[in-house]
Amino acid sequence: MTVTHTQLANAIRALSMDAVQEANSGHPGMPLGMADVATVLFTKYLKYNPQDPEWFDRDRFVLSAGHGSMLIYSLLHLTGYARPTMDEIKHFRQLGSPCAGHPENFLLPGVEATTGPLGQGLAMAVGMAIAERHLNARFGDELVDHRTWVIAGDGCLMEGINHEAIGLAGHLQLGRLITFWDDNAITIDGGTDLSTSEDIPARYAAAGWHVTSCDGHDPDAVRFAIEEALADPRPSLIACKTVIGFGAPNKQGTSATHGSPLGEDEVAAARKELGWDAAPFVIPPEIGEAWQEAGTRCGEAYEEWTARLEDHAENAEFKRRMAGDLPDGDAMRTYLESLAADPPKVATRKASEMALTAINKALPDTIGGSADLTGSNNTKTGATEPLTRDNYGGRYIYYGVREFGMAAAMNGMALHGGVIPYGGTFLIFSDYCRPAIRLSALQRVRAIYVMTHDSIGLGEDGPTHQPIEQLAGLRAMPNLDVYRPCDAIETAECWALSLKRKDGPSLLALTRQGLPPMRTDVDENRCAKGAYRLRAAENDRRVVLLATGSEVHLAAEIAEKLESKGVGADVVSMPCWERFEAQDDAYKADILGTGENVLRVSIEAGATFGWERYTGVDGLNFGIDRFGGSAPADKLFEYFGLTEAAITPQILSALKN
Ligand SMILES: Cc1ncc(C[n+]2csc(CCOP(=O)(O)OP(=O)(O)O)c2C)c(N)n1
Ligand SMILES: [Mg+2]
Repeated sequence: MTVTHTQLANAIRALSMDAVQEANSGHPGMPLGMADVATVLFTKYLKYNPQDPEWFDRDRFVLSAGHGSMLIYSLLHLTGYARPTMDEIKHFRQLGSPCAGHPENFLLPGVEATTGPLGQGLAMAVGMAIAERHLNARFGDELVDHRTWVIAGDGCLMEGINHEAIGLAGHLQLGRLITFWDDNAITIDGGTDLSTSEDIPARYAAAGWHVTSCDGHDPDAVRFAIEEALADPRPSLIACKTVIGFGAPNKQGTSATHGSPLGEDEVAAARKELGWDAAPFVIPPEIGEAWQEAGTRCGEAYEEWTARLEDHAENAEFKRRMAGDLPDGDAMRTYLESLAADPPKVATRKASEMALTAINKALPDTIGGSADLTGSNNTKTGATEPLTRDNYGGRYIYYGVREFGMAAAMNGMALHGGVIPYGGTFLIFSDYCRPAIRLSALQRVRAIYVMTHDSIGLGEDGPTHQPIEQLAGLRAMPNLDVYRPCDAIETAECWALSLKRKDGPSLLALTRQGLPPMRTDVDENRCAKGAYRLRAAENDRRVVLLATGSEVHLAAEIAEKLESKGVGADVVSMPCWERFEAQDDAYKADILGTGENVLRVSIEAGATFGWERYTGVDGLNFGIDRFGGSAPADKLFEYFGLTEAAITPQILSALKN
């Protein structure tokens, strides 16, 4: 008996509705509605090998509508990936199962990206498509020749990030990006006519996309649309007209199927409607075999590619890049020694550019960029030509004024592998990319954020542009290393640490204003410990000054004044809380003077929120707990009391009490 398309698609439907029913939680509507499209994609077009989910030249598939996670879990299981097992599917949404509520890239090979925050999957796919073209330009068709496929829902297309992402994709003509829109006209609240009257195909067309549509339940129509998309040089949107919850006779076509189990009765009715007799979690053998066979479709292509790689002149370099390892040697050594020999007084944003000049020359993996603040973020260096639709080999992306789109694309590039993305904007606009920074951290990807103009020190642009609570907010995010270096040497050290880190993002908060050099020693990367004693007290230590970035030199001035009055004060530079937290207790106690009768004082030109962690409730916290002001920087530091003259007397008086 030949297995039909419908039987293959119904296997997805059965697994999806059964798993949601068993969990008594989840989203059956989308997998039921998109089962036909996904079946065509995974049996006829997608390039993948379940035996080697990490195959570098595989197509990337991103389920942007992450709530439909059972769709991808079903597909991975049916096509022969080792995981999820049927048992893991039975434990959908339960502790310990890799079949989490939404797909997590770090739980299941074959899940390319963590999705669920609507719109970001598509925006990450744009980054994947950029990385593919870039590496294709570098290594050629023999090694890099794949596509990026996305399933997105109405919600993904409504989100603001969608606009940024498709604008960038259209501009760069990422023709290997194909998005299926699950055009079911339903979201949680009901019909999409409740909230939108937008002509989505027209919007995509206006952004430079190829747009077509099909009946999402007719496999021939889906194939036809895909062929059309493949033939078009532009990125493609395929509007797939579908019925949400397809096959559930009493609920299909309504938002009732979106995010709740269908219920025992409706599941039974759907089985009847679909002609699916098998018990829950049972796939009839001939259908299971047909799916497994579909999973072997690219076996030959895989073998050929593997052979090509083994014979390739650049085999070792290609493998290094795919593994995400840095080249041998210390790219920064000569540069660091030049800083030690002649310490410059520069803004740390400038110091970042100087470090990047050394990095980009030695490390071909970097792809830099900025959200239209290239000259302010100092992110472009001589070694990096623009990456454009005519030159994908370039290594600098003009992201335009699209902070969120940039950050999401960086995630996609990092997930794709083979490249190390960094991108810049003002620190204040980290808020505009925060949901993507969060996904960098959650997905454990190496994305490096270059965030300049990091305090009132930016001056005249005023409170809208002056970060206050941003550092505290970013430090609160798990798995994000936030750096605030105090001079050119620290900036270079923080860059080195960010590049070395393979399992998570880093963010560099950098000044607009010039800063004096604080260090001349470069033998050891002192920022690696997160905080270190920059100057030790000369008199008996009674004060420990904790500062970051532009306030470290202020702390040093204060220490000098205190010492002149016989009060010993340590100056601790604390560029990275997260790294400091990772040190052992003895180191932390030594730096903080724990258990000793010392006054701990924090100084940072931002919210004091959180510094009590290190100063204790009886310490002093100097910062800014209100919005900034519009004036030259030195006037603002004075106005907000962040000067030696304002702070030293307060410390002395606290010591008396
Ligand atoms: C950024 C974001 N906002 C809100 C949600 C909550 N949410 C999950 S699915 C959904 C509706 C999505 O509608 P659609 O994409 O059409 O999915 P369908 O109902 O067709 O499956 C919403 C609002 C989310 N996951 N992400
Ligand atoms: Mg919908």
